[in-house]
Amino acid sequence: MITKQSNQINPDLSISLYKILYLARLSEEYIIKHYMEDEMKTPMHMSMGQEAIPVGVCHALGEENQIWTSYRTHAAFLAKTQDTDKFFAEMYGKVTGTAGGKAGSMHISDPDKGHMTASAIVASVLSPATGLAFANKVADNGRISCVFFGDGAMDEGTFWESLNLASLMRLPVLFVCEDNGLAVHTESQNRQGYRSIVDQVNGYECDVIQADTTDVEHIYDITKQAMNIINTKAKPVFLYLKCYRYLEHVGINEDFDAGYRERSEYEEWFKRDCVLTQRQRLIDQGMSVQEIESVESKIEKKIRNSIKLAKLAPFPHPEDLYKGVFYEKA
Ligand SMILES: Cc1ncc(C[n+]2csc(CCOP(=O)(O)OP(=O)(O)O)c2C)c(N)n1
Repeated sequence: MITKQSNQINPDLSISLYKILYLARLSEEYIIKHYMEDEMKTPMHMSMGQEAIPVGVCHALGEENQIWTSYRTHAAFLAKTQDTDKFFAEMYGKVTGTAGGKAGSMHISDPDKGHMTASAIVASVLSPATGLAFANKVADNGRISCVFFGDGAMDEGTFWESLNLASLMRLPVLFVCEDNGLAVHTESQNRQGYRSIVDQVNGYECDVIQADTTDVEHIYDITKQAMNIINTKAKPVFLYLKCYRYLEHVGINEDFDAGYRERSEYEEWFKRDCVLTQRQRLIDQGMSVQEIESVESKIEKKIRNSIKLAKLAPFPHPEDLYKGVFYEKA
């Protein structure tokens, strides 16, 4: 199914989505600003360019439903929790971080807020996300287990096993493929023995919704459609969304001189940058630039304060090194 966007105007939704998009983008801009101070010791896989997907999906899912993510997880974490204090504390490896400073960027999550886990092992969250959907189904609690992954995760057997089981058992899973066309530096056509992801997934008892959009409201709309299918038809849904990673695979820099892609490609995508697109929508809806700037400056203040707190917070104690690593009985 290729989707069209609903034409309904909802200024409250537009501003809410803009605030989260801006929070995600500016948080990463602040990471870039501070990273060379070498106080954040974690490797960074930046969401920049791709934020509309986690922000639109998480906002549509609301608080009750659960998410699972890869190591490219900043925007999803912030969309789900909006907790910049815990976010930056985790980046600085401090005890006040969401994992007490032990997760860093690649594993940041907050199960209490429905961000179940994030993993550096490609595709590894797909099977537990499917297992959680089974648990939700047994508990009949109406919750959806949503898993975000890149196109590279589809090169792993566990993706197909999870899709198969979810389809067979009609589990409430929302699969969200963020297809930026690359696994590190390798393009899809040099990795995949098929030419259409959608055709492959269509063979399963799983509805596919696809879009090539950077419009966060479009993504919000199709997530609502997907949730409706999961709830009414009792089957999984696969959202197939095109996107573009602005920065290098890992790190805070551009990499257009690395030889595997051209700056002109980025320039094309940037014309429809998700943050600027949503900002323009607010202006079209009648918000003044001053009003938008005031919203932005409150978000910036919040981020700066979170960084200040993170820098001041203590590191975890050495005697707690092995705590929280393995399952501990309460
Ligand atoms: C099981 C496994 N194999 C290989 C790697 C090395 N690796 C790290 S990221 C990556 C590419 C994944 O690409 P994709 O899933 O499309 O995500 P993206 O980085 O584009 O968001 C690879 C192969 C890994 N971390 N885990």
